[in-house]
Amino acid sequence: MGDRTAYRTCPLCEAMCGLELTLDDSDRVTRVRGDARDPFSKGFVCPKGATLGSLDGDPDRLAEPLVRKGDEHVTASWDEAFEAVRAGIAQVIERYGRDAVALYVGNPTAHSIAGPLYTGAIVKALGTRNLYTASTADQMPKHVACGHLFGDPLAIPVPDLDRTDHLLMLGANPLESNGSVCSAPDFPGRLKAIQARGGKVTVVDPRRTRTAALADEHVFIRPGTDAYFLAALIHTLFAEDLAVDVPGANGIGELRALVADLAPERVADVTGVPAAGIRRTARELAAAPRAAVYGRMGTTTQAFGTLNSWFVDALNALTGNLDRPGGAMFPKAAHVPAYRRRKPFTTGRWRSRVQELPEVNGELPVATLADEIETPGDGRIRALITIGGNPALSAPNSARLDRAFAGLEFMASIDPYLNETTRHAHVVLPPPRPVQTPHYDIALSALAVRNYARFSPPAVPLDGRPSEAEILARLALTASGSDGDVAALDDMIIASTLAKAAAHEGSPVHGRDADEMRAMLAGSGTPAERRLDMMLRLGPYGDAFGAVPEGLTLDRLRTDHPHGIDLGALEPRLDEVVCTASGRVELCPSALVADVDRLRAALAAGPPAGTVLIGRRHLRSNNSWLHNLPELVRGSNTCTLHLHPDDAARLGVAAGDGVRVTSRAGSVEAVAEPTDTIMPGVVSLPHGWGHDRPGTRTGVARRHAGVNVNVVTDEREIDPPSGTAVLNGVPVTLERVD
Ligand SMILES: Nc1nc2c(c(=O)[nH]1)N[C@H]1C(S)=C(S)[C@@H](COP(=O)(O)OP(=O)(O)OC[C@H]3O[C@@H](n4cnc5c(=O)[nH]c(N)nc54)[C@H](O)[C@@H]3O)O[C@H]1N2
Ligand SMILES: Nc1nc2c(c(=O)[nH]1)N[C@H]1C(S)=C(S)[C@@H](COP(=O)(O)OP(=O)(O)OC[C@H]3O[C@@H](n4cnc5c(=O)[nH]c(N)nc54)[C@H](O)[C@@H]3O)O[C@H]1N2
Ligand code: SF4
Ligand SMILES: [Mo]
Repeated sequence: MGDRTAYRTCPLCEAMCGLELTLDDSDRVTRVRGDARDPFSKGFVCPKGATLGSLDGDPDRLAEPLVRKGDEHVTASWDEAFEAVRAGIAQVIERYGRDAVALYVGNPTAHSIAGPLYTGAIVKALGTRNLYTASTADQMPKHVACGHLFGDPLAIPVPDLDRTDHLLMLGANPLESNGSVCSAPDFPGRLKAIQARGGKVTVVDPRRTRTAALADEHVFIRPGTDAYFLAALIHTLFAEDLAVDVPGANGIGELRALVADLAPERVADVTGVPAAGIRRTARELAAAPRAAVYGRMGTTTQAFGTLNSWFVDALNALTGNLDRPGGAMFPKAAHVPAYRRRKPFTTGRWRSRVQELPEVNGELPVATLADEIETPGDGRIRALITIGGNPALSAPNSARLDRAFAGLEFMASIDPYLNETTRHAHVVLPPPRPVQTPHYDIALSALAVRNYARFSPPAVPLDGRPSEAEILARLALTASGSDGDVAALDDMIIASTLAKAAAHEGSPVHGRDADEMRAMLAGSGTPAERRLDMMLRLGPYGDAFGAVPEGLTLDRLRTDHPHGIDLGALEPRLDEVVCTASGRVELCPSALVADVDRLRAALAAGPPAGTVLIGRRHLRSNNSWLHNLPELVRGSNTCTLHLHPDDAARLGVAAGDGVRVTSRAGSVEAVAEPTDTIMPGVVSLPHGWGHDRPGTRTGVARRHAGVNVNVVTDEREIDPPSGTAVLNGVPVTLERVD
């Protein structure tokens, strides 16, 4: 037969690059290149995408389910494994009630079709309030801020990278991360293009990252103090009469009053940014013909994450850049129906049992998961299901969480690896290889800097094992105690969605017969694919079930656009997006105003003394789970402690020496790497390492174990409005180890 070529989207980060795979006649991936014909990524590929073949063929990937017998995990059949899950969940629900089963959903779930399509059904079937995801260790503050500003937590404007003249970027390092909550293949190239057309890129970061080095200007800022910096920018816009009127927005006067006392001179000390620099930054932002402010990880996973996320978009609005080309714009994804309005956003519909933290987006903070497992009483979590997550490494104070997992009565994990988290599971259900998995970016194409859609069919057939969609659907059925089949679950969801669409006056299928439309989906493939077909047909570019003859269907996307379809540059669509109770943008949302008092109180307390810890990402890593690929861990150890040479000298530490990093939560011993790329008083460790736990089956990662920074991050410290963990700006003490 010989070699053949297959095309697919890279599932590894948010950039959604198209890949060209070469497969041999035993279906092994022998080469990976960028897909030059992808209209969005145009052949770009990074070192991670290039190793998709090794990931796909990793001998440590599980091919069959595992069940735990004592301390051992042994192979089981799919039926045995599902029966064990059924029995495990049923027993716990029967004894303790539905809230006793918790669900944790991790990052790769946002990069799949299966995750977004079935997680909701699983939560509903479990009937639990205990849903936790990696979002509360990541971007939840952005959802909360946008929920209050625009009414919809999913209405997140992204910087229009390809048309802006001025990008102010805080707490993001796309030269390593390839971008986040802003999908843009070849993010570095897009930044250079801003410069090439005469624009300016400014980076605000406590480290001189590769992104900061590329930028025209790098502003060092003390970790956790962006909210002061951003408030002072807003203050300056008002004080110097640079703010524009924002038609269709409430709260401009209130916002002006709110930051009246936060002048650059007031915040210079605490932020470490000179007042004159803050004023100049505000003036440049206002003067740029088209500008965008963009804040990411470093601004969300810190004490004032929600305020930061709010202020970023307030700045976009006040400089006239919200919803205009070259500014911050709302993508229009092919599978998201434009007619559907959400209910105005609220949080706190229920609270966590122990810390009484408010629900946000249907979730509780992962920072309090250990409390809920360990604290006795009614409603205590006794069972846990994880889907594509590794909280035993990724969550704050993960050592505590790791201990808590060991005490669960039942745990099941949907995961391809037996790792630090899944080693605790009684049942592990592995999804198939990436090349056996269809792909469409349900979550990420709604955050892309161009409107774009791409569907990747599996390149290799399933060898009798279930797809991840089938695993998750079966889990939903199992959890609801139903013995119906997977297709029936999809049928139910499809029938109810189509009935609603037919009844909705603004929908393109208003008044149509739902059954007739359902019949039109029959030919579109597997269950998950039928649902995707439905979403595309109801979507803004869709065929509206035949009403728009040239419109998009899954079949057209698959057959006519195997490299993806470019649906154009972002277009203004604020009116379509806003769904606050007032119908207007709320620039000074009352729900968030109180948090400014917390900010002010912290300012009054003065600049913090002592050392703080922040994170760091590397191009050849991906959270906790690509460390088992030899190509990516080769070379020098990247899991080192960055510290400023002055701090190193004060401690008597040289490169390669051991340093003990201690916080309230715990202590870790890391290898020192002094560097003047980091601010004095700040140290940095990457996350996702610490692969030395017993009972795992990731041989390569074990030989490159590194240390787990989340032993030191503190589960007590969260951003209250969003419940998001403070992973950046953790107070620590340092000590040389001999
Ligand atoms: N190679 C690689 N790519 C990845 C990942 C990975 O692990 N490796 N992870 C993926 C995931 S899950 C995500 S969410 C994205 C994240 O993508 P990014 O948001 O770009 O994340 P980071 O690279 O961590 O960059 C965060 C930056 O914030 C800085 N920072 C820390 N504290 C502060 C602060 O208080 N203020 C400011 N202004 N800056 C601060 C850090 O020094 C760092 O440079 O990356 C994704 N892509
Ligand atoms: N200190 C510190 N901690 C952090 C961060 C930080 O910057 N600093 N970053 C935070 C961020 S942004 C995030 S997103 C979280 C990530 O937190 P998590 O999502 O909990 O952790 P990951 O390391 O992404 O774990 C992914 C898991 O999914 C599995 N997996 C891989 N592919 C698939 C698949 O196709 N299907 C399924 N079902 N499973 C799969 C992997 O084997 C692994 O077990 O970590 C957070 N933790
Ligand atoms: S940038 Fe992201 S999507 Fe593109 S190849 Fe690399 S890991 Fe894959
Ligand atoms: Mo993330």
